[in-house]
Amino acid sequence: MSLNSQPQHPIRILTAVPICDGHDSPIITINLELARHGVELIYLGYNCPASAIARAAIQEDVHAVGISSYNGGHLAFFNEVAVRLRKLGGGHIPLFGGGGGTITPQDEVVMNRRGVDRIFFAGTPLAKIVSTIIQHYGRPPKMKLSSLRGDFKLARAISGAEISKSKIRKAKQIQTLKSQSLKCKSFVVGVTGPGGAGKSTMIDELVRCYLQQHPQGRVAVLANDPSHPDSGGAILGDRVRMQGHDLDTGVFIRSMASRGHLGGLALAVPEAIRLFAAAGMPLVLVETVGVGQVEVEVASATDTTVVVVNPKWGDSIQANKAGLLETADIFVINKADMPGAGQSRRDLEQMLDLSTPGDWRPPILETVSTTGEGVDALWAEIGRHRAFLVGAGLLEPSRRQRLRREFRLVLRARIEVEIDRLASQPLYAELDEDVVEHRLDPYEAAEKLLAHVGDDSGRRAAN
Ligand code: B12
Ligand SMILES: Nc1nc2c(ncn2[C@@H]2O[C@H](COP(=O)(O)OP(=O)(O)OP(=O)(O)O)[C@@H](O)[C@H]2O)c(=O)[nH]1
Ligand SMILES: [Mg+2]
Repeated sequence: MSLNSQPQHPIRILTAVPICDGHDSPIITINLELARHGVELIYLGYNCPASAIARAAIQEDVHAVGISSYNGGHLAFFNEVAVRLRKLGGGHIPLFGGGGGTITPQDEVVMNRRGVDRIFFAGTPLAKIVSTIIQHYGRPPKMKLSSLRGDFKLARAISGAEISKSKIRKAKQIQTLKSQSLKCKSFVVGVTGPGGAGKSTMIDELVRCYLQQHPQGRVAVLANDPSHPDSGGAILGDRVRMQGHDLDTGVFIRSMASRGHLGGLALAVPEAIRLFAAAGMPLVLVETVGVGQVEVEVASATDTTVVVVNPKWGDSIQANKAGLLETADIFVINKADMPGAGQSRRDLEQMLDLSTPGDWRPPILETVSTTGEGVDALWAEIGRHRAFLVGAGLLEPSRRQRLRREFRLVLRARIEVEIDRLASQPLYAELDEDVVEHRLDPYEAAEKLLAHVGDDSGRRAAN
């Protein structure tokens, strides 16, 4: 499947292993297989409390929740998840699971009565598991949008933003939320850097810093991860590292798959930010996908961009190549507990010395996000950068620029959808054949096809 033919409504499933249970290899295998079949998995990891699973299911607006339980206690644990889901207004979210031979068919009967949909027993072939999940949980659970409240309403609105032509997006309740969002604004901090640099762990610590200053405050996190280029599936695993605030009611975490959009962020990120603003979140932290070195688009989507690197990650030449200078408002050398932080600092300083000085010279900080060391200083620098932007009158112009850029990106995405539509019609197949048979070159074929963008004549011309 090509990028552009990825499903418009990917299935979103949340998976987890219960508290006091470390048997995570079965669920990891199942996650990978589901992702290979186009499912977006929000994986919470092992040792998860029932309350964290239920809250995450609401915030992520998932189609269903799957739990893998081996250490016993499944009767009580699944029940607890079902009860908590109901309490949060998510009683309609189906719950299923497995645990090899430790969950018996008799257990399943009891669990069914307590709201569990189905159990997958030992020996069930992987292909059967995948096809059952896709068949039974492929559609989002039915519910009246008008009945949604609080986090759930916000979560559903973000789902609508992810599907540009969806009914949810156009629903009156969501439009009301969105109309408020145009008036208010949140401060948006982007965190980018190579895969595994420690971005999610650092964001968890930044949330701590914020809540220490604002114990009653609300903060949102948008964690981007890549979609698989062929299947469209994704393993969204950033939440695993953000469990310090799983149960804080002031924290809303949402995982987003890139769904074919390049540049490190999903297309829906700016709209999700507006929705967070409308919901009264003064701070939004955005993590980029982290597949390349640094995702440049984040700089034009956020107010302050933090670029995270690790010791020994590269020298000043690579720093220039990667476009770090254009992207970073603040540099962080995370994993400063590892050797080589000093050299990385010298390389970055050298790069900054050679660049044209502006009014803001990005500071270079060192952090150990796993212990929180240095993250308070980073939080203070983010505050300093914000004050600089406000003082220099730069905040508003850059936000206007951001909207211009979003307009352009949305247009481009819409045109890609249009091209997909044309590609499914006979004219495309004819032109494709002409190119392969050397009757037309790709440019001529593209011209012929583009003449039909926005109308229905691709079909008529060929008929
Ligand atoms: C591998 C294994 C381990 C590995 C785990 C590695 C890992 N990271 O996962 C290690 C060696 C670390 C381990 C440790 C322990 N284990 Co162990 N472990 C097993 C073992 C041998 C296999 C489990 C497995 O991976 N199965 C492979 C999966 C793919 O197949 P399956 O189990 O048949 O599951 C199928 C379906 O149910 C479905 N499925 C499963 N989950 C889900 C979830 C969803 C959402 C879906 C859709 C489907 C689904 O997928 C499979 C497809 O057919 C089982 C014994 C057994 N044969 O089941 C014991 C077993 C689960 N372990 C057990 C125990 C006691 C422990 C320890 C406490 C041992 C100890 N004393 O130290 C520790 C606890 C570790 C911890 N922190 O929790 C007991 C549990 C007993 C109980 N519940 O009463 C078992 C049953 C062994 C036994 N007979 O005593 N274990
Ligand atoms: N030694 C050390 N390990 C760290 C530090 N920060 C994070 N880690 C570990 O690095 C690994 C990756 O951390 P994540 O926070 O998931 O990194 P990430 O950049 O979000 O990763 P992706 O989202 O996959 O790109 C985890 O095992 C963390 O525990 C640190 O300061 N020191
Ligand atoms: Mg991450």
